[in-house]
Amino acid sequence: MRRFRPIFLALFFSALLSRAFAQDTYRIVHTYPHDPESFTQGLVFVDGHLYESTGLNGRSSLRMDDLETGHALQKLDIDPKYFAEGLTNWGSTLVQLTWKANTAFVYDRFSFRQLKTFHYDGEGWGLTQDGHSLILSDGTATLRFLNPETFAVRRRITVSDHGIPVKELNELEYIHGEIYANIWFQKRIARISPATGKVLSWIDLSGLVADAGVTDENAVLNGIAYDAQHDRLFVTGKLWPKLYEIKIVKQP
Ligand code: DDQ
Ligand code: CA
Repeated sequence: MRRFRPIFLALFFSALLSRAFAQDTYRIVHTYPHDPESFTQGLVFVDGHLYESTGLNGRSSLRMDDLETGHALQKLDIDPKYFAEGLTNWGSTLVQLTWKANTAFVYDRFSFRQLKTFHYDGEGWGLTQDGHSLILSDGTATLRFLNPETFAVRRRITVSDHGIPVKELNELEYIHGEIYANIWFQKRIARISPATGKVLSWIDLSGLVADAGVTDENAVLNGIAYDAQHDRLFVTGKLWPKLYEIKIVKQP
């Protein structure tokens, strides 16, 4: 039997390992101001406008942010009994979750007039949509696909990385057939296959977290929005003074 030289074996396994643990990185395209009072729970970019859902009881809001100044161009304060969470657009509406009240609010996107409410089981964390279903995270490793007209559950996926469930999925964004997700208290974003729930890669944003220069322990990376018209990806964090447009740099 032919013997393999140890050096080749070592090279082979290190190549295998570096693929298995490959992390994508990023490049900053532009840095914008972000309201450091915004406890960002949801971020979405629609038709040239950036919308944000902010949390905490008594500080929850729905707002349209001015990208250049970070100021709210339009703002709706939410009843202090609610802790607002994920946000997405559907048709001419915006849909906003609440953390533990099992309630979602549907607003007219232009006037912020509340049109209706939906109820769902479990907690509400992140929300996005794929053009067919709303996609909801609830703090577990499961994502639910919901009928946007009724909030009925169409299907579920469990998000996993090499067979290990990825819990505490937070803010979401559907981009070119993939789900991008913040993970609570992690400095990286997962790219997830909506078909299988498998993590396709991780984007390491620890450098951005450092650049944001936040000290509050709750000021975690959270908030992903995609401008499909101009292929711009925006990310920020809770109580961050900055919002970044980034490009993903894929591992070869
Ligand atoms: N969740 O968005 C991950 C679902 C919940 C975040 C809860 C953070 C509570 C922070 C309380 C801080 C008080 C200043
Ligand atoms: Ca989002």
